[in-house]
Amino acid sequence: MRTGLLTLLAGILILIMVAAPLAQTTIAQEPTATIAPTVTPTLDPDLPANYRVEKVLDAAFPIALDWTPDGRMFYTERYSGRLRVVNTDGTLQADPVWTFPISTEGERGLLGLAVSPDYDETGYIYVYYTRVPGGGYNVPVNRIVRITESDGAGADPIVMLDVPLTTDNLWHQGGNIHFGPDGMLYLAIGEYYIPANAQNVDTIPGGINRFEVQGDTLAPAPDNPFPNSTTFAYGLRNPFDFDFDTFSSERFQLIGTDNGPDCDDELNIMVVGGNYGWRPGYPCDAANPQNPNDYLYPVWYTNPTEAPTGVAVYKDGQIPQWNGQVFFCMWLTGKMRRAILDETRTQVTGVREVDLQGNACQIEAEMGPNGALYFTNQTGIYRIVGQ
Ligand SMILES: [Ca+2]
Ligand SMILES: [Ca+2]
Repeated sequence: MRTGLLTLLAGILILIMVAAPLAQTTIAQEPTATIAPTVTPTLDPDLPANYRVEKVLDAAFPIALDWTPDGRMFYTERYSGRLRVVNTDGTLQADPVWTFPISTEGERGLLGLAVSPDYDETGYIYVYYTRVPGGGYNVPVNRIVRITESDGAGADPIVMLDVPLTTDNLWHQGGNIHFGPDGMLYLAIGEYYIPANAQNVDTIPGGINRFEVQGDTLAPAPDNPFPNSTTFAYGLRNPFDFDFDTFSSERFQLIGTDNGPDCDDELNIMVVGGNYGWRPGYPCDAANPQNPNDYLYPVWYTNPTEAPTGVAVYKDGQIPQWNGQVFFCMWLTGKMRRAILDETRTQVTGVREVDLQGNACQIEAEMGPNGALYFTNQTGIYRIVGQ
């Protein structure tokens, strides 16, 4: 009896819900303004029952994550200049591994982080940061520095690359460094607020750069697309992060975010020598580049802008049906997106929102060695697990 009443009430409720939009439609005399859909992230139906988001630890603006082969997690604190390490038992080492002399104005700071592929032999860890004036420069300089780490302590900082600022601007300095499957070191860097830099393959700012480590310095990788240039891909305004897509049997490719001005935040699949269209007088043409022979389409873009940040290609993860998909975060909204690629891995067929169970992903996204997807915001490090 009680069940029957509940069923009846539920039926009436459904009738009201179905009827209400019809009534609204019939009264409207003019096209109604588009109402933003209520975004209620829902779990994918086929996710593991124990899908959950775990907080790993409190952290002060953790902007980049990476792991040593022994499973320790390192991260950079953007505003303190400290490189930190979390031991395999989950405890944060009290002392920083190293503290770098950083400028933190605007978009500067201790930004990028990459553990060397030969870490087991060398102990090398690379960081990318904005140095305060000094050491031969009267303006800040963005630089890549390598330290040697052992038992949680850094030593022997070596300046591998300097990219001096040519103006006193504070913007488009980021952002990250990663070693590729080819052993080369890649740097994503903004155009220093000078759009022409993005179209000049002989300048480091404004693109993805590819270096070969040669002793204590970085040199253009020998098979780069432009002679004597570090440029791998260009036409980027303010790329925050990228990851390597190794799911294609034919090649690997880069997938990265770029921040548009007040239009055209982008996710780009970046190929050798690709030009992604940021330039002086940019006409907001991500949807239809005016010169498609030169400028490559993004695989996804959004207006209004949300400021996409960290990226991770899901691989060997705890949620197998996500393998091969691309996860990226949004600074302005704290949302995490999940981009689904087609079989050729050249197009995005759909972008979904990930249920972060009330947490925000504003900065980094990175696959951990345990098959968990890690992400960060201004106050903590989290991971998505399914086991
Ligand atoms: Ca573009
Ligand atoms: Ca990342």
